[in-house]
Amino acid sequence: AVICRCLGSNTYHKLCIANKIAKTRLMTKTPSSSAQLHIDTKHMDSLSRVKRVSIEGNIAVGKSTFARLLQSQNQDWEVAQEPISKWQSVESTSSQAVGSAQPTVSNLLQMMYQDPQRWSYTFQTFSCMSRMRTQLQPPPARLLYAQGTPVQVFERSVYSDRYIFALNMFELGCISAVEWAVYQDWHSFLLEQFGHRAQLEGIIYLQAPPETCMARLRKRGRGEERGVQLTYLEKLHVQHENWLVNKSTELHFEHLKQVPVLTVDASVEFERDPEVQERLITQVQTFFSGL
Ligand code: DCM
Ligand code: MG
Repeated sequence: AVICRCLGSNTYHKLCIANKIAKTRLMTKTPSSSAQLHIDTKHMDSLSRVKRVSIEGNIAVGKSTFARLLQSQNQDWEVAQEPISKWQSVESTSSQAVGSAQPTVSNLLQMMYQDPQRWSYTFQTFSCMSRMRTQLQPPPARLLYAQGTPVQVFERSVYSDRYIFALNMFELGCISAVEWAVYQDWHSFLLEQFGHRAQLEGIIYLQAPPETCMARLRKRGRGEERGVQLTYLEKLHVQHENWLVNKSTELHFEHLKQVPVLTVDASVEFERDPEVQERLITQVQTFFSGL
């Protein structure tokens, strides 16, 4: 505060923001000298240049493939994958074995697909928490010093967790009315508290017919998803369309209503077609530079 009083109000304002961002996004120490202040205001400028974008789309539409493609194209883009392996191995200890026995490892993704009524709420809680952690990660230092438009790209987001999957499970009756009320309560609360750090500047929507996703799901052959039916993918498709195209999903975060959406036709096979890839990359590049 002593240092601040010696500074102009604009610099003081910058310091306040720099402090807030540094504390929340970088976890660095509070500046104790004007040299530190200089570094932190510079950091703040670099940080605010980093755009955050999520890739959304139906199960098996090709998000991971698309994310890998983006990662390979531009050094200024950093992809954070969906933390699915965490959902496949949750460690726990039974109440009798506390402090002694080996922890049990459970596949919560499998449990959710095998008994959705019992496990959907638990799964959605856990997946959203692990996503929150990912989304709150500060960008790698490389991005702070990028020349072009640095972008942190996330595979899905805390928003699709709620407005696609949890909502869908509620509508299917796999999440009860009470569970849905509890979910929405903590989701809104957490995002109100940490929201500014989890906000997105853009969304890329990979759009494809549910039948195409079904074919890709079968081809990928993830064990837990063996029982997934076309009707489930159709339902998820409608949820995506309602949120990102028709804009009819009721959202509870003001900024989310304004986030620009790039809809990409993902029905074409882009995995091994360099021409299609080039077209997609150009589309994305233009989208990013407009954010
Ligand atoms: N999943 C889910 N609920 C979430 C997030 C993900 O049920 N909130 C499931 C759907 C898929 C898997 O996790 O089975 C993610 O795979 P993919 O990224 O290919 O959609
Ligand atoms: Mg994936």
